[in-house]
Amino acid sequence: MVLFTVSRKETSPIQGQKPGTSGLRKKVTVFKQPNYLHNFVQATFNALSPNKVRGATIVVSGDGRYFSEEAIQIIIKMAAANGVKSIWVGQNGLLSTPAVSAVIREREGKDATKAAGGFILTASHNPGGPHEDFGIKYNMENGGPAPEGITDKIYVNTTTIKEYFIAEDLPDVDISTVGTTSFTGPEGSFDVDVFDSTDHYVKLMKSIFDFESIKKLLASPKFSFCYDALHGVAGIYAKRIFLEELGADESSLINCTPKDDFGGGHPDPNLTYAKELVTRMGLSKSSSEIDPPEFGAAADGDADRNMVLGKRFFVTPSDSVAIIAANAVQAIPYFSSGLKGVARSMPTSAALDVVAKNLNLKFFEVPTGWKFFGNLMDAGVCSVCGEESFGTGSDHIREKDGIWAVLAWLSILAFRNKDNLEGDKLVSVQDIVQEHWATYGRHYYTRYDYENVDAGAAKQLMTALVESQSSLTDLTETVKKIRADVAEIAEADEFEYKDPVDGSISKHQGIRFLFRDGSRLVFRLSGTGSEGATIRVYIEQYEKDPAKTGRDSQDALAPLVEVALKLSRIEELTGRSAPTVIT
Ligand code: VG1
Ligand code: CO
Repeated sequence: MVLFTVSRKETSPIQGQKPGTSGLRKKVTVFKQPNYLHNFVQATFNALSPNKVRGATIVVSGDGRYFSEEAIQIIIKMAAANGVKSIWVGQNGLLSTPAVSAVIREREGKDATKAAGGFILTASHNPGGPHEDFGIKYNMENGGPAPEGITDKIYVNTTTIKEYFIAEDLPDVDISTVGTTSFTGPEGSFDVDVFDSTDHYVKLMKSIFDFESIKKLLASPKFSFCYDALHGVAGIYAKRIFLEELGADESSLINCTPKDDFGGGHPDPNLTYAKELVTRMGLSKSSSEIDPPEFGAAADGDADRNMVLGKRFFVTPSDSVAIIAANAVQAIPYFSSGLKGVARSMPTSAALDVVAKNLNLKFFEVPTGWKFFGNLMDAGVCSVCGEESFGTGSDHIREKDGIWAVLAWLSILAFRNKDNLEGDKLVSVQDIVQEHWATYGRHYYTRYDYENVDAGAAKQLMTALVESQSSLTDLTETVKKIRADVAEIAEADEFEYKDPVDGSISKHQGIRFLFRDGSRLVFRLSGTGSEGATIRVYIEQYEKDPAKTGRDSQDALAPLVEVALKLSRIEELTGRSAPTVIT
């Protein structure tokens, strides 16, 4: 058995290590600075209660982006030096974000040990490579992202750090082969356990969904589908689940080999960045001639996001979660005894609210970021939740789950078509969405992103918007002058959230303008970017009249968009005449 020693290293604080919406995300060049990763990892260990570190089991893995391997070896050595007993690593360092959550919750090691938490190495939908982003975040023993109380502590620790501990003489561990390597240190044995990246997750999915009925749908000659992993980690799960378990054809999968730079692309599943899928699904100009598949989907780098498409049809993520919630009990065995409640993030459209009201379900509106759903799920009051940013999930884990969302949609399609597989035409994604609108009304929705704008200008814009809320009368006047045909403003504020479970309060979670007809404008600064600022503008309008739910959403929202852009003086303040991304 290899012996190792522990070194204490002096260090000093490095600025800017405040975790954002989902962990610390910076350029690889920043992470490669001496002590940068070390400081953050030690600050995290110091923020956790000692028994969650000393003698504990911790997971480390991620989406396989550039710098992951190096980071994993550093974290292993630091964990050993901090008294961690055992480190679990997905083979090749790969685990999707939802798989990490599942492994923390489900996996049992030697003597039935469970993990106390885990480091997820990802910058999610941000590009990867030597000049792009790397990221790290810590998830707790419930499998969910560390709550603000912990991330605040981590940050404070990074501002005062003086030392870290590392087992410098511990050799690098081969993480490409499954198996356990044991070492001995001052506090006894230390194990590195490399395991299959997909087993636990696949087992969990099989316990939630009826794979047999999905298999039948996929086998129907009338059904065809296309899944795009955008070269992220979703590819390894897609191969196992869609090909091996569900019998789909290999040609159904595109970009399903993980690459450390995501093939140079932006691993963000939306209409702008998932170009190849969008073309295949008949949603780009160049694809007007083809016959697209019935169903299409994509994931982001760490596979917690999903985009769902039908033949020439885009499903907004806000509609997607509402439709999953409305159909879950019938179509998904895991929910057959009913939903405990549903939740959405504040900027997500109110489509889910209408379903909750109709089905008499508990409903919660939380700030942006998955960490806020965890408490609700742990308290047993939330089964299905989602965000407008292509995030959908349930209480099977404590992260959003890209593959789960696809299986949920396939389940709904399978259920709706179970007696129709021999029929002339399958019930399509578009049919399901349009029926939903007919029943519940439609929430027209769009989000404008202005990426990498000057941080000072973004701050100025937000401050001015908050100031504009001080007088509702003046605000109403200003809006009327911009567009006389939009409804009157009923309320304007900054969203503040009091967690119903632990009573903690989160302030400044987005600037809201609420109109009398249910329309909403929301402005937020992104907390996941790594340079400059990203302004997000969320625009929503409710239409109850079934005769009017079939409009083009950009047309329907044009008046509100005009109000949003003029009210915020976005062009004047940022110099941007158009957003970088529209979803
Ligand atoms: C964005 C999304 C938010 C999501 C977060 C993490 O945050 O808006 O809804 O939870 O990314 O998703 P922000 O602060 O940039 O708006 V992921 O897939 O990047 O972990
Ligand atoms: Co992600």
